[in-house]
Amino acid sequence: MSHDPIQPTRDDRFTFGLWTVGNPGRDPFGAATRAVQDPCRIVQKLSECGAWGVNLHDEDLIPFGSSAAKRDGIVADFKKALDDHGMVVPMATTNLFSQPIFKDGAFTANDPKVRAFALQKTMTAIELGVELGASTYVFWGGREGTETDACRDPQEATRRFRHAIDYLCEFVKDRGYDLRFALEAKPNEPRGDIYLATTGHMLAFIATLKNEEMVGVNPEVAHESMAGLSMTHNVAQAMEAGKLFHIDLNGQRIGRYDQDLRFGSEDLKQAFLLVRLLEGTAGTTPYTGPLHFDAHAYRTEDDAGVWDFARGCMRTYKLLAERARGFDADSEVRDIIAAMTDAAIDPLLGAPYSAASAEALRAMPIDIDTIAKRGLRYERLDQLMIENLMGAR
Ligand code: DIG
Ligand code: MN
Ligand code: MN
Repeated sequence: MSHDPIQPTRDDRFTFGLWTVGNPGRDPFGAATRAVQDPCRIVQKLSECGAWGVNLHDEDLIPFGSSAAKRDGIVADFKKALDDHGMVVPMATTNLFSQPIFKDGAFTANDPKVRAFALQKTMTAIELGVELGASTYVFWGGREGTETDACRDPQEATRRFRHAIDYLCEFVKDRGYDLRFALEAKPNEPRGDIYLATTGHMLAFIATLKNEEMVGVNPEVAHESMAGLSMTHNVAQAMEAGKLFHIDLNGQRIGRYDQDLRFGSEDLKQAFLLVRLLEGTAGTTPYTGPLHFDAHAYRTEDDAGVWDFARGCMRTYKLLAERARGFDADSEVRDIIAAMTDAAIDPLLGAPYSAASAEALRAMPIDIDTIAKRGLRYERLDQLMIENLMGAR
């Protein structure tokens, strides 16, 4: 069989959650259109598609309320499936949003018994994730929010969330686990407003934690887009801060509910720019963590369509990475984006403040009229990107 350069391999570090390809097609307005899949079959099918790993919420694998014996049997079967199909579990997380007890939130709920149960459930789920080999633990606070903000002081909500993350960091340290936390933001849905709505909010929040070095972010394309923000800018800020611990890739059309569409299926230009950033093809430091597709197939799809969806996510990422390499190797592109330098000014801008440098900087002659008139050739640059994406370069 001829070599397909777009065929995913384990080296690509592609992962899917059990809940993504296992999504049965249920939505708020309709019943499931697909059978619920066994987690072990999902492992096999993802392996056949070329994925590297599979992620999970506790309840994706262990039904809520399972006995210890049932839990151990399920885990044993799942571990065998992972071994049989050469798959790993890079990330785990807790479902703190499905059970009715979390209807007012989990870590931020007004009832201390709910907050205590959320901690209990998360510690148990962390043990499961560690047992399966996870090195990243995601917190998506799907129910940490409000419909009516009269229900609690939002400052208190922040304090409760901080207590939970600080407490669980200490739990991980006490157990000696090699585990980092990644906080995932979303502006709304299922709550009217969700606290810590964007990756930027999460980065500011992380700076207030006791063990902030253990905690990073897990930005999701759909969630940042729902907030009307640039996923690429927000991921870049996290990368520059050394806080991009994980990433959720999918597709989203602006102004809509959280669609979690196949990666690259909507805003192809922004998907290209995100892949270019992650792959570092412009000469920047690449992201080397898991590439997780937190997405699901259209409700219209049967089982075969689900695996078309999974292959599509991975193929589009690889095709965009190949396009990004070509774009940044294009001499015309490189010429336009070549770093502007100035032998006299660069040393002043590259050094910390001093009275002497301030004096020199303020004495520097700058021809503002000539600079203001100069064209930057960004129209040509963006057209080169479009033509590259359309296969015309
Ligand atoms: C939703 O975007 C959330 C949940 O699916 C999960 O907790 C997290 C991990 O990817 N993303
Ligand atoms: Mn989502
Ligand atoms: Mn997500």
